Amino acid sequence: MTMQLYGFWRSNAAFRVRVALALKKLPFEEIEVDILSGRQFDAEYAELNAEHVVPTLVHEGHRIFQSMAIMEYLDDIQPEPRLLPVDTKERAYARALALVSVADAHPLVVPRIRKQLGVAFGADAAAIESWCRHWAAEGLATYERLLSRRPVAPFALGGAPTIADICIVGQVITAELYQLDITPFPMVSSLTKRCFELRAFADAHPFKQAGYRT
Ligand SMILES: N[C@@H](CCC(=O)N[C@@H](CS)C(=O)NCC(=O)O)C(=O)O
Repeated sequence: MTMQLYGFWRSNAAFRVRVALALKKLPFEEIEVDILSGRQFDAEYAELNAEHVVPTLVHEGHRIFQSMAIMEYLDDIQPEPRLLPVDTKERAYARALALVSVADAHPLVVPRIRKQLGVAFGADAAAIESWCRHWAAEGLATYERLLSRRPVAPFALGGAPTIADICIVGQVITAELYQLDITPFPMVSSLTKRCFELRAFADAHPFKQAGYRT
């Protein structure tokens, strides 16, 4: 049965899942939930995702949410190619790299946070933009420091992309959405270039998705 991915062109978390599905060559149908128009609060979707966020993956009638949980689920149901290394220390490192974006940097720039900055503190569009640029750059700076400590060959953990590469590239996409110059982050930049040479990454880019708008 084809999986259904509830996502949105601009969603970083949905990007991660699209790459994971493509690397594993798992067919899926993407259903748009326009989170910029508030469709995540529609009753039908709210029933599917109690957090009112994308992505949600539906497989065999079972709903899975949180992009990390989804990527790990995909690795469990179809282990090859592996997105998480088998070695426990490497596995922890892959998860840690992924979480820099998933748990620390990306949550600071999602729509509900941007909105609340205005509601709670009266931040205008320029202030919110500046906030997002700051945290997008902080995420990249952390990745640059981490990648500089261990050779990238050619991907973050070795010869094949893992959840770490997916999340690092996702962080670069966030920076791209806020027109950040990524040249101060050469390790991140060259890793991203290598990833985008792969169709799984290139085809999952937000700007390539149905519904993309400037
Ligand atoms: N940690 C979650 C993040 C989910 C999330 O915040 N998704 C964003 C899009 S990338 C969203 O749907 N935001 C809606 C909102 O903030 O109102 C994951 O990795 O799946």
